[in-house]
Amino acid sequence: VIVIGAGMSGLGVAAKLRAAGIAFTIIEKNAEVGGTWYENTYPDCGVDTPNHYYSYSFNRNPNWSGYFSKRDELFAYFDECADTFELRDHIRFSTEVTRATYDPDQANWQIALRNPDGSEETVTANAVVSAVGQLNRPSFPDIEGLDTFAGESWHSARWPEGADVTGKRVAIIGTGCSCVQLLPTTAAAAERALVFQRTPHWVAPARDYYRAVEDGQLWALNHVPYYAEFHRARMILTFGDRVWEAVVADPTWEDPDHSVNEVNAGMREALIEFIKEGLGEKQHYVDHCVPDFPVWGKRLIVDNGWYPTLARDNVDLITDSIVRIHPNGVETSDGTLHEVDVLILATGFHTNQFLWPMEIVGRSGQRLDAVWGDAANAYKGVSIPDFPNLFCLYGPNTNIVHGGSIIYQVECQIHYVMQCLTALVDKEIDAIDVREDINAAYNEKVQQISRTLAWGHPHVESWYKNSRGMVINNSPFSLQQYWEVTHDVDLGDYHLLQAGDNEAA
Ligand code: N01
Repeated sequence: VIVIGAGMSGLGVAAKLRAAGIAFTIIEKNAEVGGTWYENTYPDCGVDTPNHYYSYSFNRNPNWSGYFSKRDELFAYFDECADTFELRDHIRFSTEVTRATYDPDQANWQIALRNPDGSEETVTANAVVSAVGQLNRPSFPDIEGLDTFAGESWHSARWPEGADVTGKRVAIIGTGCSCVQLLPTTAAAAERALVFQRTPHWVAPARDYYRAVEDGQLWALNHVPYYAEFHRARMILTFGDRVWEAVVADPTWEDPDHSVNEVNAGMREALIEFIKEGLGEKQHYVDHCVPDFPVWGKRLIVDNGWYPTLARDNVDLITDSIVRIHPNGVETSDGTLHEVDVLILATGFHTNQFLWPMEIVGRSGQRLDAVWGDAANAYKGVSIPDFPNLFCLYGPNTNIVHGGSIIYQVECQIHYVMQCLTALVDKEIDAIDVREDINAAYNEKVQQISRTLAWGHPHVESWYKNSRGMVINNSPFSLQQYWEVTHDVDLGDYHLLQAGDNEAA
């Protein structure tokens, strides 16, 4: 098996492949493991899921220093996992997969690699597991003059080592999770911080966000039998499906423009109060900070002092749209040129182009990007018709919005993929190719459910949707439902193929 990516998903499946005695190699474009936790180093970067849940179920860490740990500790955890599961020797670092082609005659994949020295090579595998994530390729905004900016400029996911904004005038474009996390530290150091917001997000308080795990808790997690399991289960229940009812639209709800049901509306009111409290003297920002989409239309951002930071004297929230970038600043639609020394692009990632920029060619010779267009879809988020033995982790419609840990989702997929791979060996099948009709019916249901959830609401414009408003990144299932969806493989859903056999067996 070739696994593409040594981030959270890739390391997780590799640990299971190793345990199963299945030969594998991980191809990793970076020089280190960790994926997103290796690449993102911006100030205060951290997890928005309780840490005792944001860790593999099969390698729990009782020693997290905080309830929501920061980037260095998360990176160290995944780095250590590579050693714990003896994966490092299986990883080819600084190597990129450029193309993968299914060969029906051999029932295997030919995978083209770009090596660290730039040379190209082709390797062969029976199966490919894509573990490239959804938030991996930074998206740079298409703003006129961006490349003319004369000061320092970088994307939040490419934070330069040693970057220092002390005493500088800083512009930050984008107000998603990354901006919310990096702003307080940045604003505290900068002379002035200008936050350019296109759309406000919902931001929710979390009592434990900066709380260190107490000594007693640490002791209990390490020594009291079953306490770690109990604590993890508690996190799963409180940070997961407990809020599911708040995201499902009530067709009889009286205010469908702003909320999807009564619980959802109550949350909206509570968060508006939170905004007002946090903005202090700057109450004139309130209207700019209240989203027009329902709560959970986008994943709630965990608060780290966002509104009090906007209320600082040296911070301005700018909501006029950006017209162009000049060498010395940002011009907005009201004609103002905001002069700055540093430009930070917290503008997110290419999220709708799954597996991009790799060129993936399937059984009939078609390219995956052509098959998908802007509507990526996969059976259970994992299998794609015409692409036998290609398995996606964190693929289309598997992201979670309402709560929960993406590691949980990926472990569901790993469980499913391992069953597929085991079936290939046990039943002496060379390849499995999910049936087109099965995939189409599944995805019709995915779309139908998505339209009834908060993130399918027409007011939501997000990285979860494609240009036609279809939700293609998020799971339409509660955590419990997705566990059930991925629990058992039914080989009847697949064409069973042998080498040289280009027809369904
Ligand atoms: O990116 P985003 P992110 N002109 O896409 C704006 C995860 N994450 O890096 O909302 C002006 O959310 C864009 O505006 P709009 C998490 O899943 C997790 O912050 O499209 N603005 C938006 O405000 C998250 O969802 C953590 O109107 C432009 C921002 O840029 C995902 O990563 C921490 C623009 C992009 O926000 C992505 O978060 C960080 C333009 N041309 C990230 N183009 C945790 O805590 C874009 N924008 C685990």
